[in-house]
Amino acid sequence: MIYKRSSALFAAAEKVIPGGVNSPVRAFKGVGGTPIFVKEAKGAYLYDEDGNRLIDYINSWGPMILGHAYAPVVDAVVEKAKKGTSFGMPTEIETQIAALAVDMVPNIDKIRFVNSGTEACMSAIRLARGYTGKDKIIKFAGCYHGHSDSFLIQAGSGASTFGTPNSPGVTKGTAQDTLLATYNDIDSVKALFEANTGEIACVIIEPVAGNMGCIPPKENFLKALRVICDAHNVVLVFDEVMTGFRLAKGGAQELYGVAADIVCFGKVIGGGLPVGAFAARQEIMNHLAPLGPVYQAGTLSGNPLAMAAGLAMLTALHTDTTLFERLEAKTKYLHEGISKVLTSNGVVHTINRVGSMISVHFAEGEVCDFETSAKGNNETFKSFFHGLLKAGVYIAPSAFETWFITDALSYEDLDFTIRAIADVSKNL
Ligand code: KE4
Repeated sequence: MIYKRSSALFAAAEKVIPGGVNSPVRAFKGVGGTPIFVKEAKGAYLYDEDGNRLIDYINSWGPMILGHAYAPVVDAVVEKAKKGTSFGMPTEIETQIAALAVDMVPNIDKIRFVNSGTEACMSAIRLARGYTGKDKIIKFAGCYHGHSDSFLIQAGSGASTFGTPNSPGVTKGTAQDTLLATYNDIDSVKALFEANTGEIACVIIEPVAGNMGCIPPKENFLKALRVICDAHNVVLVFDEVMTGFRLAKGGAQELYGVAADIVCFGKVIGGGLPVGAFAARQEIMNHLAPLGPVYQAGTLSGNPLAMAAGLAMLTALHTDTTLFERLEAKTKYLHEGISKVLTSNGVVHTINRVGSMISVHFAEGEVCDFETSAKGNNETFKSFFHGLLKAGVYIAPSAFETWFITDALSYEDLDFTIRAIADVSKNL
């Protein structure tokens, strides 16, 4: 593999963009080396600026569930662009995608579109605070809900990758209203409720964590959160930016049968264009301006191109009756193949998987929260990452991320990947 052009492009980017990237996790700081510049992508494959083909297991961090340059999405965006790109006025397509999302996702009556997952989660906690009249939120160490100030407290994803889970710039005043619990530990939540009685507006959680690697909720953990929130009139927010429309049509709420009060979306809902959203029952959503007092707004919210991409994507997911089974089967096949070759090469590891989210941890024993995820051997992960990259397989450049499986992957691609891992793991 040569990366000459990517290296030159990165040097040029560093001159005019901080760190040469527009989002830190792309900079390879977690694994070392020079980030790969992609020229184009189609289906399961990326084509980088040096002409290398890479099997993609990031898929833009989740959106490309049907593969890159999925024709119905591309065609919808091209056609829509010919009629104008933004108006700042209501358009019919916003109602069409909103109605489809409400039909697909349980426990929501209304949805508000924004431009990113961060914006969705930031707006969701403001709505929870406005609806309840209370200030404090509970988040979980290692969960990532975007880069809004209230969330950069023991945040996962890039914040953990760079060892800055508590970012400078977040004021003490803000931080004091964010309480930290331990993922999969309901007693840590109960302790916070007891110590902050009557002050907690919401609990926000990734129902399947994807920013500490993939960490499934333990049996009845989500149900226990529902019970304690009901007992204290606290809003339960599911951050389904990763899991929404990926784990099932109705996301994690459908998969686990636990109802959230507010649900946040991103990634898949936009089909690769900038879309976030948050949704709830109308008694909550009607607190939002212009109906209610909780202010939230955006110049490009509901942008027609983004709505066209999202509507084409959700329509495909809604009509494909075997998609989620196919994704589950492919991810299970990959899981079993990786486990077999790592075990036969004596590599200590744990693999976590839910649906089409999977992660490999070079740690012994259960990886069930931030602490156990952080125990993974990062030197081993770095060798694993770069070995696979050289073999033409592109996984997340951080151990604190999950892989996202696309339906565009063939079983030949999966076998190629498993063989590459077999080769790489001989030298781990
Ligand atoms: P964005 O603002 O990046 O669209 O979404 C923030 C967000 C919110 N909630 C969850 C569960 C998320 O995973 C994310 C963003 N995910 C990261 C990947 N772990 C995006 C990649 C990046 O930061 O560049």
